[in-house]
Amino acid sequence: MAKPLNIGMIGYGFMGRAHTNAYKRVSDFFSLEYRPVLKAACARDKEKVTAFAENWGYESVETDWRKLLERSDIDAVDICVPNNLHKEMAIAAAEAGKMILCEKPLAMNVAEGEEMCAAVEKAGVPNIVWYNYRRVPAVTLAKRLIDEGKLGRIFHYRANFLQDWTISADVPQGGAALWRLDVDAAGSGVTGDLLAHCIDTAIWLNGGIQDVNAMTETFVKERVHALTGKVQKVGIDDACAFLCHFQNGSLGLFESTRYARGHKALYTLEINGENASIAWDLHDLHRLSYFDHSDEGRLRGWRSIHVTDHGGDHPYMDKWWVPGLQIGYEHSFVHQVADFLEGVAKGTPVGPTFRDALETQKVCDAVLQSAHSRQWVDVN
Ligand code: SOE
Repeated sequence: MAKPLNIGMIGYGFMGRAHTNAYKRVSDFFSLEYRPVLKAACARDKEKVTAFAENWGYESVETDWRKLLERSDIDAVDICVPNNLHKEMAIAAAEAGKMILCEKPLAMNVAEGEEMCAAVEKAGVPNIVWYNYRRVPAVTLAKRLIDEGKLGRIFHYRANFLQDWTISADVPQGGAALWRLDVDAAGSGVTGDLLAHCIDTAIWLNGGIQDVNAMTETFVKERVHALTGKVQKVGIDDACAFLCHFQNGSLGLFESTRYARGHKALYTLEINGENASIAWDLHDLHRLSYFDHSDEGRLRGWRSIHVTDHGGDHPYMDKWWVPGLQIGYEHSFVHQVADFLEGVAKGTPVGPTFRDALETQKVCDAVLQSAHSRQWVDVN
């Protein structure tokens, strides 16, 4: 019989639902020492958080996150609130001895992230940040192939994250669903929201980033603020592109925007090595494209691997359906919970820890600094 691990969820938006779904499903598919229990949901709006709790099956509600942290029946806290609240909640949760699962990006900036790392490390509490794309089976397979040396020396790493939902100047900034457009709540625009995903995956697959040269643009300069009703300057980056050098000598090229008409959440990556190349695309997330130069010449070409096989060959897939039947976006969160719980059982950290996510934060800060100064900026 698995031991209960009581979850206190702070927030009830898109990510609150994605994470809750993962807590609910994980024990049905993974055999683990711990079983998440939806103990309490917490948010300021009593009516809304109660509706969320009833819908998803949380046993209780809190309207003050400090009260949630005082509760002895909460083992782990999930921070699913705007970025400007991460630091205070995470530090208090660490001091209360709670495990922490924090939504990405880790913090508003490196200084905050450092304080958060210090707090969890001092408290010795398990901690993880929700960079979920690492645990899409095709991306995890890419990691295994790279670690086995199949690509050989890496020359190029390319990633995009393209959306189109803020093109209209009528979209307000601030408030429940649109805090991502409000610099005071988000810290940055696409850099912290979307490129942060690309950077986390890139560091995981290809190692650390040494320096960056970036440009950003804010296409819509003013928007109505949902909280004040006034037209206010927009402080976030709507689009960002940067070049970088990785520590392994390879070159990186990253682009993200919310102004790529027609693209809703097109995260793509491509890695070119001396022996082989890999490409992946979130819109076709269960496939990994692979080109192997050692294939017989007349058969050589890009192959599209349907990452759904069993037998330990394709990461996580033996836990789901029969070979050939694919899974989707939400399963990356289930995998993250499964790995986290396994780490808790073994007493070993599972990445991306706060410390890992701080590396991504350092790159994001360097990118914004470079765009501002129009200079190459060293990371660190
Ligand atoms: C933004 O639209 C967003 O929801 C991000 O905040 C998520 O992290 C990303 O996975 C999808 O896009």
